[in-house]
Amino acid sequence: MDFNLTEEQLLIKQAAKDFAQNELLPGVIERDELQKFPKNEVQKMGELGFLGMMVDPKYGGSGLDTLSYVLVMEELSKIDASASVIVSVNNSLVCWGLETYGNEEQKEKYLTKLASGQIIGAFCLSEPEAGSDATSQKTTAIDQGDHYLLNGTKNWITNGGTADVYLVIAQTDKEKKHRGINVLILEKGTDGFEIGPKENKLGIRGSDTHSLLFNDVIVPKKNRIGEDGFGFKFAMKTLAGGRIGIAAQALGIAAGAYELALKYSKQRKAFGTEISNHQAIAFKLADMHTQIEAARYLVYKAACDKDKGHDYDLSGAMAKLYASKVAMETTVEAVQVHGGNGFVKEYHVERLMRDAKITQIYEGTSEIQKIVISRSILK
Ligand code: COS
Repeated sequence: MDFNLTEEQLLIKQAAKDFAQNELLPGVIERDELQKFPKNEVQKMGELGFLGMMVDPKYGGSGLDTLSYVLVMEELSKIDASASVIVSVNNSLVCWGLETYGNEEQKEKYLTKLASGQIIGAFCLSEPEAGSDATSQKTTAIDQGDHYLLNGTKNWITNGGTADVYLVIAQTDKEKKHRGINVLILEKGTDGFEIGPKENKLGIRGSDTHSLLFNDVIVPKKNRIGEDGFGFKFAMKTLAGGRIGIAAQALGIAAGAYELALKYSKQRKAFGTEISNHQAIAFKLADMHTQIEAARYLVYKAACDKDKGHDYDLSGAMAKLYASKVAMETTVEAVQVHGGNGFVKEYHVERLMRDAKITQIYEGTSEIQKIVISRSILK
C-alpha cells in the first residue's frame, strides 16, 4: 500500500482547498440561511474541472482518478457541504452513469455539457414510498413503441430545480419486478414534467432539493440507458460509486469541524490557560483526530479499489457507514469544544453538525450500508 499522494493529486487537493477558502467560505453562512443555491460557485467549479472529474477529456471531463475526486470532495466539504453534494451527484451518479452505460449519441449530446459544467444533472430514484426499498418503484415508464410514457413522483432530488438533465428510474414492467425497471434521460422543460416546491432542510441548505412530478411525459426510447430492464442495476452500480463520494463528503465535514475545534482550543482561554491544555478538551481532539484518520483510510481505500478495477461495493459501503458516523460524532464534539460560540452561526461548526446528518441518510442510509456489508461478508 502506498499512502503517498502523487504530485498531481497534491496539486488538485490544493486547488480545491484554495477554491473552498477563497470562493466558498465568504458566502457560506448566507447561502445556508437563505437556502441559496451556489450558482456562481458551481459555474467556477465547472471551469476548474470539478464537475466531470473522472470523465474522459474527449467528453469534456478532467480524466482524473477516483482518489483525486475524493480529495476534492474532502476539501470542498470542509467548508461547504451544499456545494460538494452538487459535485458528488454530478460526478458519481450522473456523469459516471452516462459514461459507463450510455451510448455514443447520449454521451455526445449530454455528457460533454455535464462534464464541463455547462449544465448539471440530477439522479432520480427516491419516491415517497421507495427510498431504501428502491425496487418498489411506483413511477411508471410505459412502453409506447418509439417512446415511454412517464407518470409518477420523485422525492428529495438533489439539483431538482437547477438541473437540465435528469436520470429517471421508473418501472416499465411490474411483472418483472426490479428486472422491469428502466432508466431514462429526461430534459428539463419537457411537457408534463413539473418541478415541485423546494424542501426546507435541516442541513445542506444551499443545495437545491425538490420533488418532481411526471404527468404523461413523453420520453423518446433513444433516451433509455442500456438494455430494457437495466434500470435497477444501473441505479445500484452508480450508487455504489456515489457512496464513495458521500463518504468523502462526510470525511471532509468531520475534518473541517476538527480543524476549527483545534484552532479554537488554542485560542480560547478558561481557568487561566488555553482550553487545549485541559485534558477534557485535548482528549476530545485526540479522539476526533484518530477517528478522522481511520475514516480517511477507508475512503481512500474504496477510491483506490475503484481505480484499480476491484470490487468497491463493500469498501464503499464501509467507508460511507464509518465516515458518516465520524462526521456526526466529530461535529457534535466540535460544537462542544466551542461551548457557547459553537451554538452561533459565525463559528461554522453548528452548520457542519447540521450538514453531517444527511451523510447517514442519502445514497443509502447507514442501515442500508449494513445490509450491503453484512450480505457481502456472509455470502
Ligand atoms: N451492483 C449491481 N447489482 C446489484 C447491486 C450492486 N451493488 N446490488 C443489488 N444489485 C442487483 C441484484 O443483483 C439483483 O438483481 P438480480 O436479481 O438480477 O441478480 C437486484 O439488484 C435486486 O437486489 P436484491 O435482491 O439484493 O434487492 P433488495 O430489494 O434486497 O435490496 C438493497 C437491495 C437494499 C441493497 C437496495 O435496494 C439498496 O441499495 N437500497 C437503497 C437505495 C438507496 O441508496 N436509496 C437512496 C436513494 S439515492 S439518494
